[in-house]
Amino acid sequence: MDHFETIEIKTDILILGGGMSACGAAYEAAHWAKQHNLKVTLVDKAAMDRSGAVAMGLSAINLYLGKNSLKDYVTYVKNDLMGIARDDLVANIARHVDSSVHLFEKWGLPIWKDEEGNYVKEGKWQIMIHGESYKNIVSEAAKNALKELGDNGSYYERIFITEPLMDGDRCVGATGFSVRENKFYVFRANAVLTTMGGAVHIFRPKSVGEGLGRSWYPPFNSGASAYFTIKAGAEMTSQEVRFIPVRFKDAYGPVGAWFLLFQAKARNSLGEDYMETRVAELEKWAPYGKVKPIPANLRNYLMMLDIEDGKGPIYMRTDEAIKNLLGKIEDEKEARKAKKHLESEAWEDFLDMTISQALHWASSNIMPEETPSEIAACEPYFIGSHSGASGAWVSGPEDMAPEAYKWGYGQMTTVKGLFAAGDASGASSHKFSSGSFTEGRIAAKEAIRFCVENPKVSAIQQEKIDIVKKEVLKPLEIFSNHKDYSIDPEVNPNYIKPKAFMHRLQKIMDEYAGGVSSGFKTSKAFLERGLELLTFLKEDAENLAASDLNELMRCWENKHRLAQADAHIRTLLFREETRWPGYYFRTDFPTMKEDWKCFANCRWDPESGEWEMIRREIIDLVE
Ligand code: SFD
Ligand code: AMP
Repeated sequence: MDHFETIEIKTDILILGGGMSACGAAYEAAHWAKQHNLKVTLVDKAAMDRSGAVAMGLSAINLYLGKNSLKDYVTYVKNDLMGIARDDLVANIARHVDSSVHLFEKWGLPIWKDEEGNYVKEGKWQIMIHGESYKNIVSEAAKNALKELGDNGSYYERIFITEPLMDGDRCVGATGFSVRENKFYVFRANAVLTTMGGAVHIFRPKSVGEGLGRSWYPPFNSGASAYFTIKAGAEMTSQEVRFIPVRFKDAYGPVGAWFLLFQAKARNSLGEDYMETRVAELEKWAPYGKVKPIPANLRNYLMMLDIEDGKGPIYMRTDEAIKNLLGKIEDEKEARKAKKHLESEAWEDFLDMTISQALHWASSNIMPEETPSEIAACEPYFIGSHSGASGAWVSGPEDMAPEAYKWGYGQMTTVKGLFAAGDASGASSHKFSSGSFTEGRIAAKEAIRFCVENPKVSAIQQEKIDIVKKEVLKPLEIFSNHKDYSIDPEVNPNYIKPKAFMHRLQKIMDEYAGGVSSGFKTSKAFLERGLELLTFLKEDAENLAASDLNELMRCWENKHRLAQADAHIRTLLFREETRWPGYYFRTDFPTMKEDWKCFANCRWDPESGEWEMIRREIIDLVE
């Protein structure tokens, strides 16, 4: 594609993504880069002001330690993940997270305060914010930090990263293309930090047709982190641990504030609280079924059992919760004032982070103080920073990690020079927005150390760049070569358009890998058949076609999704037990097994193209 200019950028540290972790990374990297006269470059596929999961804003910061102990937090996270977590990574983030939250406040993020001036807590670890502009505030600070570096700091927006650039076993950069101009980019770097979020639309979503695109997880994150680390040959962890949140139905509004702050109950159509009526089920999942709070997947599972028994729909009893909260106030005038206040908090919860839910309430005549609202399980997502765990297997902190969990630089993947944070790094769930920002900071500091200690990068041969460029732009060429063969450019035997490709991927995942339509259930036979179908889809991925730059991005999003799907199915197959009912259920291995209390890791070998499945030991730092 001669009409695509090739732009080469040289940098010391390359930050991929512009989300929460990337902003933390840029902020921290700028500080250390100044001391060592190093260059920092950040690349986002979108505009940092509103890119990634926090685009719409958030109504709470879900990780703030405050007066709680580190040990308590690590125990909470591990229990919530049914025993599968890297204590060292979780503790490392948690011990630094509060300072990040204080920075957010300093930069202008309004945090709710009580009459004594303390943060208003949603739950034990969560604090409430007026967070509609959360991402703008954080990205502004990150950009300012880069600007302060002068020529040594830059950020590129609307550039879609496609591939890692490798020099033997070391990652030395990335390639991408502008989604607005005919420009192909080559970023060469001493250290690369991937923070390109998790993935959605790998499974068929519940919102189809006119609602396609409406999902809980932001549609812009499409598996770039997983693809990037897999393609570089990095070991991956917890690829089976998808996350299925329960949300207000159809518009995906958050439930945390209702459950924790407003103390609401979810009840089935008969008025029963499944958390009480199904308590016996929790025994089967001991010891995790007995901890408090009950792990998110088990809470989901009890609800799903009610649905399977025909007891749905399930309603969040917002009406009941508001009545209970007001019932405690005797003075009538005070009660009226409190009601108004509660109502406005309820609406703000949505307006801060899921505006569509407020519209949905308004358009369906829902007044939370009077009307219960339907909640439901979403489709599966890959978000290692929330209650999922998928991501790259990274080296732990020098002072805390057991020997088996560290190999030089903190947050470095098993590939030299390639670091990961946020959704891109695995087995350290519940970092959320504040923890992802913090992990980005930790990773950037280590990446700078790597740059200082490993300054030499050999030049990449031009022929190699030319081959990658041809491959990246291939969908445009395929379309232009074959578009006139059929009357409708969407249907053509010579190629597949990205939307059709995505639907096919979603159908396979939904039906064979435990999606919504199969009630999140799967088995060896289904998974093996799913893998077989993925093989055919992989062949067709070579014939993806794009009519313009936007579709070129869609093609690459789907190539990225495919790698995430592949790793997911293989790891579901590998782990012969059911450990996270409510996220997925292996019908052929319906119970949790002690000998599977381990990490299920995998690695794709760039030389042979073969996958290797690996068990890694869980080393507890706290009991
Ligand atoms: O509770 C490419 N999260 C919440 N965290 C909280 O602290 N409080 C909440 O209230 C939260 N809620 C919530 C949350 C997430 C979501 C999806 C919803 C609601 C609906 C979690 C946090 O948001 C999450 O942990 C962090 O944002 C993770 O940070 P990070 O950096 O790992 O991901 P990102 O912020 O999504 O950024 C990804 C970036 O990558 C870019 N990108 N760039 C270049 N090339 C490519 N190919 C790329 N692909 C992606 C993106 O543009 C973006 O900049 S609650 O309701 O659940
Ligand atoms: P959510 O809105 O579901 O993402 O929840 C926000 C935060 O509250 C996360 O830290 C959740 O783990 C936590 N949370 C949500 N619901 C509950 C619940 N019923 N019990 C305990 N923690 C919850």
